[in-house]
Amino acid sequence: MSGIKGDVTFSQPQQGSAINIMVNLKGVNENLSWSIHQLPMIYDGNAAISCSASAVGALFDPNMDAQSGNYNSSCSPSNLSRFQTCAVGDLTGMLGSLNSSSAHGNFTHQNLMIPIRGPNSIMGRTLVLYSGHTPKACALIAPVHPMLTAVAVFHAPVAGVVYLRQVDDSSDTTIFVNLFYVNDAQSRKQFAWQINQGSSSCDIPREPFNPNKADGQNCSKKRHKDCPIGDLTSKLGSITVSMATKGQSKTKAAFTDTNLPLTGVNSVVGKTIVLFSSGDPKKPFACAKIMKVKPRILEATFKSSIHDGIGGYFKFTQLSPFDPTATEINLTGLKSKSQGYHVHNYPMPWKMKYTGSESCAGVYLGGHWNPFGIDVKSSPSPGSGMLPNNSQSL
Ligand SMILES: [Cu+2]
Repeated sequence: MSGIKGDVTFSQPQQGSAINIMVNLKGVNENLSWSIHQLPMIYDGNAAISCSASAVGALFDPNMDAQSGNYNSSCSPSNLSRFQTCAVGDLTGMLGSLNSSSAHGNFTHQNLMIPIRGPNSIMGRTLVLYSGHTPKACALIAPVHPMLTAVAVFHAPVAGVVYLRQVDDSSDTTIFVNLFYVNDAQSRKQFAWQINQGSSSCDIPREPFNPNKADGQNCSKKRHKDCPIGDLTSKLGSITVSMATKGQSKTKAAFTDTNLPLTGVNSVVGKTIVLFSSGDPKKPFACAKIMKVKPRILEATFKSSIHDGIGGYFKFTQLSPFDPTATEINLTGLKSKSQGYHVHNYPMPWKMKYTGSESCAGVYLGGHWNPFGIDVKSSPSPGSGMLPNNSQSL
């Protein structure tokens, strides 16, 4: 993104020990500040859109450190006690900004404590790199192992999604809530929420899903294992539903639940998330079933008999909205003649018996598909390279 490529790895050699941050980024040619923000990034246009504060939320600050009066002086690399005073996500304050040389290096300190598991985990949140105050690039912080993604889609009177993601049934589950009213009332309201026992209708109040028969005695926001699995309010707090702009709620939220399996005998997939007006636990307000997210696969095929000798396909695969799209290209017959390739606005008139070049004329296909109105000049310059048969290594 924005010509910056690579990875940043957060690791903890032993439980309870300091965090090690390994930065390995190409394309950093200025001073960049870096910080972790509350919400997961979803691929939605360029950095200015996908990494904006309205997309990824505020600085991740679960202990509300940034509220202190003299925050800017107490959280700066020159203050020896900064690791106690900085917000969890304030990497610039703790470690200084990134530049072309520190973009390939290790950051650690005996007092560098950034939770990578548990209720205050940075997992499922977003690392943003800023040039001044402008977001330059951002990336979702995710485990190195692939995750299963599930979703509950709400339609009315509350619409939107709750995404649940987990590596396996013993790891933390990240939850992303984007719920809003479908009418245009200026409302904002808190709801209790739970996952119901059983999967049937939303009308009847039910007990929260509780396969381990937890009695809830020691259940708290810090002790999810002592809570009924379905008791989301006790584990995570209530959720706020508000208005949305372009499908993005003003009160999006992200949580980490240490006891919410998506696989195995206690899986919540197939169960129902229910919202209750606070103080009215008998009356479900809205509900939606939790379902596995299936990969999206799109393909464009070329037949050499009708496409001027060019055969093969482009295949685009996206595992979930949190994953980048992988493009597999397999073409024959280009004869070193091809120049650019683009996605155009309209479908080709395939029913008419045109030749390849006739049906690909601009009069049918329109301009290049550019839904976010991105200035092409701001994209990294093109390079040429090899397209191996298996392009996964690209
Ligand atoms: Cu074109």
